[in-house]
Amino acid sequence: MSGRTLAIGDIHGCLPALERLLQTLELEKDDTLVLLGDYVDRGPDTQGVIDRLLFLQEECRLYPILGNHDELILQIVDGETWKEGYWLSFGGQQTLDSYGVSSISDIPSEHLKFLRKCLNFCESEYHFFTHGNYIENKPLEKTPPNVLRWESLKTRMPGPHISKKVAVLGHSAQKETQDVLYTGYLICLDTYCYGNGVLTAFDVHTGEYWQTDKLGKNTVKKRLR
Ligand SMILES: [Mn+2]
Repeated sequence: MSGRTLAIGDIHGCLPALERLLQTLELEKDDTLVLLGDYVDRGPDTQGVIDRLLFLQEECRLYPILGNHDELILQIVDGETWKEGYWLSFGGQQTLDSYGVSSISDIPSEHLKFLRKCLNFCESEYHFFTHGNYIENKPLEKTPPNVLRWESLKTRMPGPHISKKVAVLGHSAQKETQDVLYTGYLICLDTYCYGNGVLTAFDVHTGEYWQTDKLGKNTVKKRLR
């Protein structure tokens, strides 16, 4: 397959940062872009982010992964209404505000449809991608969804995966360094954008990555070493 393979960490409603990274990357049709999940909640513009992602599907090969926040919205609209109070205090209120609605049932169906199509995980030749975590001796398709979406690296730091592929993960916000976590077999790209960190886009083949702040003002390019 030709083209680059890139991954972007947790966006959480930070539209200016996403726009700026997409301008920097200049994606083409044969580029593959994996989104690591958590498009919604916490940051100010979930609506704008999902609108942008719907267009992005036309611009490159897009593989969006389902994050725990994205999953929570689907669970509530599908009937697990007892989770709504938790969601509202977990960044959900910002999501409702971005749509200018007071009820989760007023989120447009096109946006829910996008979330429903998101993946549990995906893989490329030398890498695999999940939102949260993995189990080192379990194939990804046999890994419980709560591990893939909810488990933090702060709870459990796994060893290298049996597939020998490098793990590319989001979810575990690197609040202190606000930089990519790299252990040799595991890369975490959640660089805490919504909380004054940065949003990261990573090229899995070259090790280059780009980071921009929440307002999309300052962008830096670095390389994994
Ligand atoms: Mn998450």
